[in-house]
Amino acid sequence: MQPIVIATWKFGELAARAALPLLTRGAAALDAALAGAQAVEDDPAVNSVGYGGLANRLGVVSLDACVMDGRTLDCGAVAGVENIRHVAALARLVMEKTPHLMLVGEGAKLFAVQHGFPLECLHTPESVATWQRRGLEKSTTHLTHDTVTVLALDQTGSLAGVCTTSGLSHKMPGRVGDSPIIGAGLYVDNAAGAAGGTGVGEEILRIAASSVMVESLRAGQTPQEACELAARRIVEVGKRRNVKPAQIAFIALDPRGNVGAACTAGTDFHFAVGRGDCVEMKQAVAIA
Ligand code: SD4
Repeated sequence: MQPIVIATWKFGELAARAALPLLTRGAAALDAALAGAQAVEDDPAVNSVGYGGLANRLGVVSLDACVMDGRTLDCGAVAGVENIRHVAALARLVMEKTPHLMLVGEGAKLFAVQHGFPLECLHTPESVATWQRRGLEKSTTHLTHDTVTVLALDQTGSLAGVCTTSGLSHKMPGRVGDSPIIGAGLYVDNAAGAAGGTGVGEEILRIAASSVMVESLRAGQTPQEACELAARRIVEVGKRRNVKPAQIAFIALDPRGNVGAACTAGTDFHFAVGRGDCVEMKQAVAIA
């Protein structure tokens, strides 16, 4: 089976370029997706993920992540983690080394230290300057939201996904979005497909979006139909609640290697698709 990787936003290209050669050499989907996500966590220029991520209102960088393996439905997550850069790898360790699915805050940090993760300052001069500038802007448009979600299909036909983020910049201390929540920011099941979301986490959580998409794949819809279904639901819920639909985007991948993506109108959503020996950027369909 030809492997494939897809990843959210323009920096998804970095993730896809890191994951694709591993998949081509026969790596398992989860190993490849994690390597892709970690490349973005390591990039200080990406100010919404990992090192250089934008801080919350108190000036603290607080990270969320999860991983899921479609073979077994094994999954792990961490939320509200400070001073640990590779939170996606930490989520994987929660999956592999504990009887639990999720660790948060100090407990997650302690678990990381026990497993040799270094404690680091995640600020960069640029991320602090951007955080200060956005804090002075009186609008909510400074609530930038660009999570990396990586979905991979390996040569054996198995699926996995990884999601990692610093969440909304200037978020309330303690706030957790959709990204580390299995079924909201990510869901993967080899028997149906893989899906992930990015954007305003509260709205993704409200509709359990990744679960909705994977169940739609299970029912026989294509990844494109599944993503459009979730995006339409966000728009409908916005109307019901009398609020402007939030900026949200979805990606999905089925076990045959078919890909889909959709976003709400006003979300200029690009995503990376890596297969064979090339990675290309695509723009998602917008749903009004
Ligand atoms: C969150 N969904 O914390 C994340 C942020 C994000 O694209 O995706 N952004 O709500």
